[in-house]
Amino acid sequence: MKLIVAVVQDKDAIKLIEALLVKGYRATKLASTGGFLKEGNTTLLVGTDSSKVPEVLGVIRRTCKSREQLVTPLTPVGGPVDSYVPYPVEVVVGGATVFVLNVEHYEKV
Ligand code: 2BA
Repeated sequence: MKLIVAVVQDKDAIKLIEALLVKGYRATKLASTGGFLKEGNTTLLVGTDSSKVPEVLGVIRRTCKSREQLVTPLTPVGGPVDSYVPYPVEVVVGGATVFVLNVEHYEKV
């Protein structure tokens, strides 16, 4: 058995959960915050049989879109604050960031 941990954008989360449920997968939705942007995102936990992992990854690929987002970098630590002009820069936020973990033991009590 595997545990798929997928960090996705909030905009894609509901659609992704619905697409997984329709195919018979179970999912847990956690509210999370990206360390870099400090903005809300969604982490989904999907426990499933190892043979089903490719199908789950396919659903994630089809559902989650990459988007460009503007970020204003923080003032450099120790740097000259008066001459620092914080220009917004664009970053591309996935898709999804996916980790597939081995599950040592699973049981429902
Ligand atoms: P954030 O940490 O808020 O990152 C949002 C986006 O900012 C990233 O998109 C990436 O394009 C950019 N970014 C992040 N760190 C950067 C850095 N040090 N320098 C320049 N740009 C940077 P994604 O890579 O698609 O990541 C989306 C979210 O997935 C992340 O939100 C984070 O919550 C999660 N994530 C990504 N990689 C991870 C990892 N290795 N471990 C745990 N969580 C991860």
